[in-house]
Amino acid sequence: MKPILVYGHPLGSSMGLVSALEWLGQPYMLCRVDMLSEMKNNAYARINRRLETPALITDEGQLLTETMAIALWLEARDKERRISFSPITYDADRMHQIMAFLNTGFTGAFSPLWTALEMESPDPLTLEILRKYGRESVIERHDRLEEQIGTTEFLIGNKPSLADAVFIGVARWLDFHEVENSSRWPKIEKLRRTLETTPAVQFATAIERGETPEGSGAFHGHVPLTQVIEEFGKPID
Ligand SMILES: N[C@@H](CCC(=O)N[C@@H](CS)C(=O)NCC(=O)O)C(=O)O
Repeated sequence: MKPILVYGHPLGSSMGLVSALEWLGQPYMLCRVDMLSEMKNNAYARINRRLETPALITDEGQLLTETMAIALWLEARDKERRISFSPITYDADRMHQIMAFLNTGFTGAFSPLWTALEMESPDPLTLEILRKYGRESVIERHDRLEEQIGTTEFLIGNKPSLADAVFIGVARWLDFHEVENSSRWPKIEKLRRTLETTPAVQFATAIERGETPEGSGAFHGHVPLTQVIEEFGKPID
């Protein structure tokens, strides 16, 4: 079977993995999840007990969660090294280093801002603290990412890799939460604009908007969430 990426909208980090699948060019399917409604229930817990996207149903029908695990699953199957680098090279090591930085501190810095946004009846002081802490954390992590970007077109070298995929899924949160003007970090800004012009990222953002764009040909359609849960979900004790 074709692997199925379960992606979240709106603004899910999984948009980056959809871009990676397009760059990779191997057949895949998608399953769309509304994170504000469809993900918050026991049915979705059969896919991921932590009620998060992304998730992957592998070509063997196994369930895999966590962005890093899914990215490494893709890397292992990227024999032509379209979105990764030969193992035991410094480029491969650096790609892992930057992916880990992006998936931990960089992504996590936005958590207080998401928490503030999603609180149902927040008291003003808690909101203020969350927003201040979140904003400072996001700015600091952007400073640290800016330092790590060299002179190459993409994060590692001159082709988009899994590191760029992990980055682009999260990069737009800066604007969404109105943290700071992106021009404060010229290298990050340039990278983001470069990635946004790639057909893969344009495809992934159009998919996220609910459109039916022309892709690379690797995308083989959506599978309804109910079907994915029924066929591949794990029983909940
Ligand atoms: N450690 C997980 C985190 C995944 C995560 O936080 N996903 C977000 C969407 S980007 C989510 O599902 N959040 C729960 C929510 O929005 O309620 C990973 O890297 O895959």
